[in-house]
Amino acid sequence: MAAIPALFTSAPPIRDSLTTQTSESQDETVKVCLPFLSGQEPGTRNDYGIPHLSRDRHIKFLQTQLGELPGAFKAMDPGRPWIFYWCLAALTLLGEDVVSYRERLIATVRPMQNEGGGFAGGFGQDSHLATTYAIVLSLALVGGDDAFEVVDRKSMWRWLGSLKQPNGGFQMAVGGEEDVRGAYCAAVIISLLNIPLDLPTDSAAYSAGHTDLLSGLGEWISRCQTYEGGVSAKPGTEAHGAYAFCALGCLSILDSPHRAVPRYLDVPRLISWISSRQNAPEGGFSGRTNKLVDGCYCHWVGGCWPLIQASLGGPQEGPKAEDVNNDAAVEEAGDHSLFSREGMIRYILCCCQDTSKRGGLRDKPSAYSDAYHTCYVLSGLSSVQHKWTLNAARTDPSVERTDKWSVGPFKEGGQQIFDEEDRVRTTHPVFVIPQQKAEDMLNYFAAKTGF
Ligand code: FPP
Ligand code: K
Ligand code: ZN
Repeated sequence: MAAIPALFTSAPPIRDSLTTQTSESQDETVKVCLPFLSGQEPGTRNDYGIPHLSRDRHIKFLQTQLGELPGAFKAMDPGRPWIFYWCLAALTLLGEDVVSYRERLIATVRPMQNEGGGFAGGFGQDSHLATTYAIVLSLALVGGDDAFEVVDRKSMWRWLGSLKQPNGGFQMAVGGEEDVRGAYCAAVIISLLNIPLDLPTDSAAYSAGHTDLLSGLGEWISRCQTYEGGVSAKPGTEAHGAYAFCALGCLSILDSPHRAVPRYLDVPRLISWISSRQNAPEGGFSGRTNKLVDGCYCHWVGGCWPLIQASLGGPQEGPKAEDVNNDAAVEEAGDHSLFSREGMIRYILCCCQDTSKRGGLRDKPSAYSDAYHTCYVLSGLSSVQHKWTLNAARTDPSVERTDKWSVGPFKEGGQQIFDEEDRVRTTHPVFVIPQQKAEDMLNYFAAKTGF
């Protein structure tokens, strides 16, 4: 077995001598993670001292999460649409076919749609952008015309118009908070469903001079970049990794990332802040300055890297899907990563897996697994195991909402520290569902003119 690099098995060499509550929880986190990183916990490891992906246990965990809720697939709890997305997306990443959930999902989400547009978390509740986003992605994951046809695009358009604010941003619900999640969720919904951009004339944003659902959105996001270089929920608050991803994802829908991201964000300062999110020895990412690593940030922060790299490099030739097992093509990918892929892989496979019978993935070894962390840790694993390349930028940004991306495997310096059996499926860097599923939905609605 190759030695595990000391970076991942020992406390940081430089320490601040001031003890605070923050430094104590950080020390405690390192203490909890080290036995998992250095191979002192029981279980089989590969040649690099890394545990295998407990794929079958994670699949069982997700099936239980989908199935065991009281009255499975019956609408009550406002957070349930998230469970659908997290579980269906995670099962897909693990290689499971989720088409069999199509009928159940359709029957469950239909009553969640409001006549006034959008989806609520349950029958009789108000529509919310987060639940609508989760449901649209879940429908894309199960796929098929019947699933796509559940969405009433005309009322969705009206509702989105009522969420659009005079300052360019989006409220999460009518009268609700305006934040960068709203910007990302709205942009994903608008693009996947090919929602016409003309603002309804009764929209407050229309009265303020906007004519277009997406106009002024980039400028609004720009105001969310903070003095630290990261992105906050709304102007004037603390930068957080989840919002950095939402900002980059939203901008990558407004226009190709190499154009939209530098147009609205100070990229060097953003890179400096995102880079500071990765910790050693843990290898994972924190969500904000002076806070702890957490597996879900393998997506919210780790998932920023492909978008940053596309922003920096612009359109390039990249590995093709069919090259997954072609080493020659892989070597060409080179390693121009701006972060430690090895650290991220070690944190995920060593620290984030519940390898007991329970299965599932988690924030850190001291936390229980849940559907949310299972989804986003696996999304992060997929991102770090692959290389996404922006192949061709859209030619007409005023009508096209996406670019051409390709994906291939990634091997650090030609050396791969995880075993091939532990590779998960790919997920689109902007939509966070498989590229084919996103394209199926995009193509279905692209064929519709108007409503
Ligand atoms: C802090 O939690 C977490 C936040 C401030 C951001 C939460 C937002 C998301 C997870 C993303 C939402 C995205 C969409 C698309 C709806 P904490 O204080 O418990 O964690 P921390 O200590 O790690 O910051
Ligand atoms: K957290
Ligand atoms: Zn978390």
